[in-house]
Amino acid sequence: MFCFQCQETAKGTGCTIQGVCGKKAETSRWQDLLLGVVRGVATISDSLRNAGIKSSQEVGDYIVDALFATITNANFDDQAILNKVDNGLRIKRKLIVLAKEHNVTLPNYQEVNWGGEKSDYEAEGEREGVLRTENEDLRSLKELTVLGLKGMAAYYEHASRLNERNENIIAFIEKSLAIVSNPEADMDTLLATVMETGKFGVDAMALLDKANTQAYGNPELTKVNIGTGSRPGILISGHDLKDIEQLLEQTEGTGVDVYTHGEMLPAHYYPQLKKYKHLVGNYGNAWWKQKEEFETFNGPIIFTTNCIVPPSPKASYKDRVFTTNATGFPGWKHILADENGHKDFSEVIEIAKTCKAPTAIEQGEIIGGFAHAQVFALADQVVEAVKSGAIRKFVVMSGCDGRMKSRDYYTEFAAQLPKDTVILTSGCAKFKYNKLNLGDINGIPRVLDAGQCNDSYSWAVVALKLKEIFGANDINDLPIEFNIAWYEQKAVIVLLALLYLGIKNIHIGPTLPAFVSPNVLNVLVENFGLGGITSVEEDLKNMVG
Ligand code: FS2
Ligand code: SF4
Repeated sequence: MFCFQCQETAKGTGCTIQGVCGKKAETSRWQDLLLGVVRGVATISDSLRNAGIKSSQEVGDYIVDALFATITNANFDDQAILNKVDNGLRIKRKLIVLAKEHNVTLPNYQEVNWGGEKSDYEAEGEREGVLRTENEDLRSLKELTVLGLKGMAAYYEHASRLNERNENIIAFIEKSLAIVSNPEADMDTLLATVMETGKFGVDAMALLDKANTQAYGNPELTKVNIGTGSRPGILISGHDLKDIEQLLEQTEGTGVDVYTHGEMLPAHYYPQLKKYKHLVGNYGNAWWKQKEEFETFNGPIIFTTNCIVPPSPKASYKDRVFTTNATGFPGWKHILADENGHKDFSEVIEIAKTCKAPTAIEQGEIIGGFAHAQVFALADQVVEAVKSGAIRKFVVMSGCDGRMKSRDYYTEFAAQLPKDTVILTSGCAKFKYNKLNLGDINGIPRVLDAGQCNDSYSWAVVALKLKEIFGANDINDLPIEFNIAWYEQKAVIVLLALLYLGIKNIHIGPTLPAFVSPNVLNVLVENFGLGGITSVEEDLKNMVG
């Protein structure tokens, strides 16, 4: 196996024996096979599109779901991945028939030509790994694109579950996967594709923002309980708001409470979700602490997306975990939606009724809900605080959390930021500092949480608004610094989106991505001032003086 897609990759270069995340070599091979099939389907669909033949919604939905399933910590279930391979081959054959009927000549790429014989799955999986591209710079640009597309696919899937789709995004995903499949693709083409991926990343985040706010209202300032109630609970993790909505509807009046976990915390900020009285609070912290925190939750757990940590064999909770959407884990039950998008959570609810109430591990409240509409509602206050000098700088610290000790940097950085600075956050990175009680500036909390990682989009919208209010010529003239923590591929699409919007001098850490080659890094440094992190003291000096 060779996988270098996340920040925790072995030795900072690539996992080759088993993933640090727990992914087995065999699973990695099936994921490589799946990605090869996805590139084949996308390339054929792109050729059909170029000939004026639009493909069906099934094709776009398939590509999006399969890309999402290969994101870090999403799906560890070999059989589920192989089922997606089989389904992709079925779709591919249909598209080939269509191409023949319309005399469309297809590109002569391995991904297109491969016949899909079951006896050849293993060998094709080996052939389709990331190392198939020998030149490290071409490989780097191809992977930067594909990993960005995985993040984009995740956001697109959530939007599509709320009936928001965008054919231009799907057409771009297909086109860029066709470019990545081309063994002759050159540096310029690939670099342009990386940049365009950022553009469509903005579009995908905007689509999801529209889908979420239309369905559930604009996030608003909310205090979220981090303690527990006395009734049994269900813990719901991941990013899919449609799932928590259905769970809240189905648990109402059953005597079972609902708690959010990790990236589901921002569900509390939406008027149409927070109205449920039995949405009691948020339990625990970021994804990587789940092995301890699930032990004390005592009730069933639902994963709507990544990040799953494989449980230890002795884990008390391992028989009451459920997955849905693109996620999967061997032995865990997978909940499917019916043709109307409805999911039946009754089995989870029945298990919950037999469980003890969660054991409290924390007490108190955290505050959030500062997505763009709530920030705009406070705009006068914020602008006044900037003009008076009460707020000297904003520091965007969005992104992901992770296991590495080096991430303590973010807790220290947040704690040591001067009192006239405000942290703008989103994603699970916030768990590194959202319980530090950093106070407020004239009533404006010093940690403003917009929501999930996709809500980084809110900070781009806010920055553009501030540019307008202050009459700045350039977004980079605003008193905003970007110190982003990354872990998996949704952070990649967020980064590419920020670069596309013209934001310069972004710092990413705790380490730079293994999939960015030295030459590609040089391009990013020269054109965008992209940089890593150093020490808390040094970075504080450079970023906030
Ligand atoms: Fe955190 Fe994991 Fe949001 Fe990432 S829960 S690292 O999926 O996407 O952030
Ligand atoms: Fe390694 Fe990360 Fe890939 Fe898992 S997702 S195998 S930890 S690089």
